[in-house]
Amino acid sequence: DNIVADKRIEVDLKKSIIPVKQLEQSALFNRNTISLANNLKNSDSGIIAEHKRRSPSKSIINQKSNVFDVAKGYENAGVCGMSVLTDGKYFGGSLDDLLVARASCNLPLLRKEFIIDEYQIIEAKAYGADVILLIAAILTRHEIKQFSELAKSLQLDVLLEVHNEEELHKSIMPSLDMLGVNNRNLKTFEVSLDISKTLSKLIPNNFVKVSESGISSIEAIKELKPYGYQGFLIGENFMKTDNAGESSKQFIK
Ligand code: IGP
Repeated sequence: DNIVADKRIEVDLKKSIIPVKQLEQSALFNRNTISLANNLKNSDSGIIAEHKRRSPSKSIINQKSNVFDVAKGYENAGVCGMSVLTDGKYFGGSLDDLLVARASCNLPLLRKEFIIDEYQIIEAKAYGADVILLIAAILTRHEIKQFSELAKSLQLDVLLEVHNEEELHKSIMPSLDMLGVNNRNLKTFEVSLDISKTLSKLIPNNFVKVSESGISSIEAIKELKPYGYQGFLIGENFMKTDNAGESSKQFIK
């Protein structure tokens, strides 16, 4: 996989520039985090709103977005949490985006990244994240265990993403907080809410269920709730407008 190879190079370079010890001494690394899973359990809307400039499937979504304003807007709208893409090459994001979002709001922040190394988890906390994403498609069960246990020891929530039954069976373990079902097929980019509906029955009830991608209406959320979903990760639908925060308001009662 190309993106995993890119990340390997990126992480090895970063380790030599900012050593783990230095990340661990930062003020943000030593703060108390906010739990996204708890917010989702106590909310009707369940909206996790994403900051995303572009993507491999859609190319440009929003070129002039200002993360500070978007984060403030999402917070004012009353979303449960915010997801910030930090990958530069494919999504036009950065760790600076995460820092700016942290400076702008008190929402739980998810670092949206292709995590393949423990370093990225320590970095996530040092740049203001409260939650990490782990993608089953690019990790072994052993890595999922190692990474999620590290995250828990740092008071970070863990969202594990799957898009088929094998990935789900491989990943179930107590160190995960939320199970996300990606409605987008990462190879064909095709989106179908049926993926969330089918996999929901196989997710044990002790995990918060999150449906990710391709959600563009309140009807879609109403359709997914009976399947046990409490979280809805929405990016493009908000980011394609010129006021993402304002757009997210319509999804919150
Ligand atoms: C948001 P959408 O279709 O609302 O923009 O999707 C989010 O689910 C999507 O960005 C995403 C993603 C990922 C991006 C889900 N899993 C993994 C990068 C990596």
